[in-house]
Amino acid sequence: MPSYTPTSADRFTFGLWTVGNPGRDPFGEATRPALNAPYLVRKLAELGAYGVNLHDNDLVPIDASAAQRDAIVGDFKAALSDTGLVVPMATTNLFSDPAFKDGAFTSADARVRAYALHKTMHSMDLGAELGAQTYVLWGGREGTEVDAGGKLLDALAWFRDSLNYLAEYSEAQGYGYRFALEPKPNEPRADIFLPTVGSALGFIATLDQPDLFGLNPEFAHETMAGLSFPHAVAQAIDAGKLFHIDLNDQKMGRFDQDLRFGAENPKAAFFLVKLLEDTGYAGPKHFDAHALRTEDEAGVWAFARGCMRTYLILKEKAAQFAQDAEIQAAVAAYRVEDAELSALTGTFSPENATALKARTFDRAALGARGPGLEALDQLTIELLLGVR
Ligand code: GLT
Ligand code: MN
Ligand code: MN
Repeated sequence: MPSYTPTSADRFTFGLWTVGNPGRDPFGEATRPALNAPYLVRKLAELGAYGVNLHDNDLVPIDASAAQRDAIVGDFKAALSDTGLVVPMATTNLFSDPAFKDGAFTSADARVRAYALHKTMHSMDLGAELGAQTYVLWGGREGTEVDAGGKLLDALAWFRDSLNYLAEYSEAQGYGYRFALEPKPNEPRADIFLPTVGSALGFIATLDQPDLFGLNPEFAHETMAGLSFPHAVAQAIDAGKLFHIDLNDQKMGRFDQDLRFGAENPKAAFFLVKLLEDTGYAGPKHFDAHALRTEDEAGVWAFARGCMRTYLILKEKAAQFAQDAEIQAAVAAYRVEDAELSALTGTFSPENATALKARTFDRAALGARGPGLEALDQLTIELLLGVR
């Protein structure tokens, strides 16, 4: 029986804000005491995690003095070097402070936009000091409840200007960050700008240095939009833009739940893991989720262990899927190849187009073919349920 115990080679990471989540929600206070960053680092290392990610203010309070900042960062670095945990990703909190209540980079107030850039550059300095290579930008407050202010096009232009500025800052400082945009359709704003992976991909193409920008898609966020996470991730991979990934789970049509990975949609989680493993995704696998509000500290570590364990179990299932002769025969039978037609459709030429137009097709036969998906899907379910 495999132990499904992670090691740093699995590259599992957690945000300080995930395992450090004290269980506060819009209707109720914290249900668990806050745990300090060095303690979280030591616990994550014990569990076999590879790294830890942070917002500036997860570690350093927004009103800390320079001396306080240095002491806090020093203790944190000591915990990292004691445990070998790394900080592969950093980000900025541009959503908690009231200054950002109507947006950060997309605020209608030029002073707020300037403060957002100021805060992000300081946070990028901190991330670089800790060795982060990926810089996540989640625009939680970048959106609106009402559109009467008329800023929809301006907001996109302001967002673009800010991202261009930050990319130049990163290069000028020699940080070499790769920026990962994290889309979300709503919450905390009614409508967040760049709400899905597809929207972010379209926007990246309009930036001055598009190669520096990619995606940090999150399972829960695409699910909240009623979309398939494996499909979104496939599109990011196809575009060469899967820079980072936020794994968790979510019931469709609910508030942002950030459930334990695989807790709600294990079949979608399976196809996601299979996609990541089949395509050789080598970046960190970040669990952006938290323990249920009902839990105490033991529940937090059960949650963290569970995220990693489920990933490893699904990875093993993906390997079984690839080795299962009956499944692979069904997968192979699903596809129909036709060399003669492919020769005509592979490359356009006036001759190929003329020849293709002249062909006749047996539509009835095409429509009558059964692709075997019911049987294949049942085999998949049986494999996931452990009876194969
Ligand atoms: C926040 C959000 C996440 C983002 C984080 C990065 S913070 O918890 O819900 O999805 O990834 O800013
Ligand atoms: Mn989320
Ligand atoms: Mn996230």
